[in-house]
Amino acid sequence: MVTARFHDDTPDVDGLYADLAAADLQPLWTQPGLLTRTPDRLRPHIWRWKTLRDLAERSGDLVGIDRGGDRRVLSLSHPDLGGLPFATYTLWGAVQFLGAGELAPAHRHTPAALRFVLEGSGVWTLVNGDALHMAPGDLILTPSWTWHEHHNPGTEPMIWFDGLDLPLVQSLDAIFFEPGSEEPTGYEPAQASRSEQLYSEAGLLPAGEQADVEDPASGRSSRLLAYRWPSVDAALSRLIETTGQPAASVRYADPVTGRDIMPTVRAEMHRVLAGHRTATVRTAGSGIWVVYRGSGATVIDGRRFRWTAGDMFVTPSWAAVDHEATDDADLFYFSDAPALEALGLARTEKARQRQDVLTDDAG
Ligand code: 1HN
Repeated sequence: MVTARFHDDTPDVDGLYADLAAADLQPLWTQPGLLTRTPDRLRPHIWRWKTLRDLAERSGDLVGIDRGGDRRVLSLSHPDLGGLPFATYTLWGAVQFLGAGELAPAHRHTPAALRFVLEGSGVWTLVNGDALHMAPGDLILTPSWTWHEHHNPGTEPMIWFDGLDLPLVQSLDAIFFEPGSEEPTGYEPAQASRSEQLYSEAGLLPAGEQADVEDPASGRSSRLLAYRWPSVDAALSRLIETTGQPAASVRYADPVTGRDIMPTVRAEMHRVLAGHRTATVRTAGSGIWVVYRGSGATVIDGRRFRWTAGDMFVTPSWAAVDHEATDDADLFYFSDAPALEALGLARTEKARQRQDVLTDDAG
């Protein structure tokens, strides 16, 4: 791309480069690497549960929750991203620790968030006032611009995975944030949230409900805000039983539209039975995997990453990915796929044969 013609260091050309720089202009011919043949800006990376859990617990002992910090959250900071607190160019991943008796106060922001519960139970997340209890394996949504706060009235700490589209929203320069009232919101613990009472009966929806015309985000995200582990587990078991296959995946869907849970993010649960290795797939757009149950390994662009419950890893855009289970395994997955689809950028490719394993990142 850079040709000798442009590297002639006559005073005229030197002068041109100096004037271009002074005018805040850059010639394209000095920018090799801008157009890569395929996406290649990020390597895969894994964070281990033992490290995450220990450091979350220590943070719980040493660092309180107050208005300044708001949340006790440890973000997955990808070493390829120069110190940014981001897991990929578009996705935020983190562990959040909420100790017994603690409250993470109300706020809202344009980045959309999901919580996937890893350990403990008894926390209530209020989403626009609707109280959602949280237990291991549950997926809880806080869509863009919804008020949310977390209460732990119990005696046990709780740890969950936070997934957000924050880096994407930041790169679109569309971050808005508003703190809530200083007063904690009262709530009535109920067996099922309003959202689940209305929207969790498969195939049946309240007739004639309208989107809120005042709210630009209304109707764009799922109105069902909690997806319970027993339902997901049962759906995966039925799929495996019905298809006779050694692996199955479910997508968490908006029950009204069938689309993804939120406009920018997709969430799925993948089950791989012991001894099976899945086909190798590449997808444009990045994702974060959270091992919920079992053990095994994922091969990403020829590197094998072994994992057990609680480990979290990133699959970069267009990386070749397949999973093999040692014990029956359930992998939670969250990606930016709907954003790429909405923009006409989505691509996926199933490899004709499985990729070779070149290195083993045992850990
Ligand atoms: C946030 O609001 C939460 O509400 C968690 O639990 C993680 C990361 C970045 C920005 C906002 C929460 C977050 C976050």
